[in-house]
Amino acid sequence: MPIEQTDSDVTLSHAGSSVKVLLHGANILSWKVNGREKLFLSEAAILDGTKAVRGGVPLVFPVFGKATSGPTATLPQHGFARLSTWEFLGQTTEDPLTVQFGLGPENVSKELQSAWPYDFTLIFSVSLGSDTLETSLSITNPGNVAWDFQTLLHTYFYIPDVNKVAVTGLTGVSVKDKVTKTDYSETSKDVTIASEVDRVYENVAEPVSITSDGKTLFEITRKNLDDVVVWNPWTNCTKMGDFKPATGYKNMICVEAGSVSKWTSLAPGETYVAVETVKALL
Ligand code: TA6
Repeated sequence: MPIEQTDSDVTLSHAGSSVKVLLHGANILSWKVNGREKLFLSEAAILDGTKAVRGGVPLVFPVFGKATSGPTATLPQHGFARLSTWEFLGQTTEDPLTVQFGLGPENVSKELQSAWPYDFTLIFSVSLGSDTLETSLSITNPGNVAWDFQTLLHTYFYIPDVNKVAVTGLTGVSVKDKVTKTDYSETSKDVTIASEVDRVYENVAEPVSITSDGKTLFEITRKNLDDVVVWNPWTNCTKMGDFKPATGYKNMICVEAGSVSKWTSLAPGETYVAVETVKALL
């Protein structure tokens, strides 16, 4: 069955690959290519809708991180998209196999609606190829006042060994480093992980890749997602109640395509479409 739906999730299957999407947060939980899992999902991830999912591809909208001022200041970290139950809108194409999910104010809790009282329509599309996963987030302002947003796909990639992983394509890019609290230009060809890393790479022109031991695991291309966040909590993962196993940081890296280094303003009637395509090579 190319599309299987339950009360809580939707699974696509095509040419030996599959992708499973939880309606809560429209959070992709699993992406398998030839039966091999490509995403990291914490063993303690809470999937009952009471919390954001620790793993897979959480969706960040309308704010990245925690704003201290402005219209999103009273929203929880990373906004409400990943905290709300989306509607399954059905299949749009057969090849690639594509489905869509929708979110509007009516799908968001009253508390979160009142925290950000704007009219919006989000359409999340998931396209499964034999070795590719393309996701797009269409953001529309159907209301009569402009609003600003940030958005990001908070993807947790599964990796065999954090000590062998590298992210390429970031050389020369401006970095806001949230661990060292410094700004600098990336000088490394290969960004590696040897401790906690939490960096916003701004205006990344090139496609980025994730390698292990020099071999490319993933190639990532983006449209309207100019920034790339690289995050690995290292042993700080043990401070998160929903991050298991304690050694899980050794098998994950978040490489997050986003538009987060600035605010994008959406006028009434405007639509912004962000697209990420990931190709799995190994
Ligand atoms: O994308 C990196 C980041 O902003 C980190 O600072 C860390 O907070 C991570 O997201 C996870 O955030 P969460 O709210 O899901 O625990």
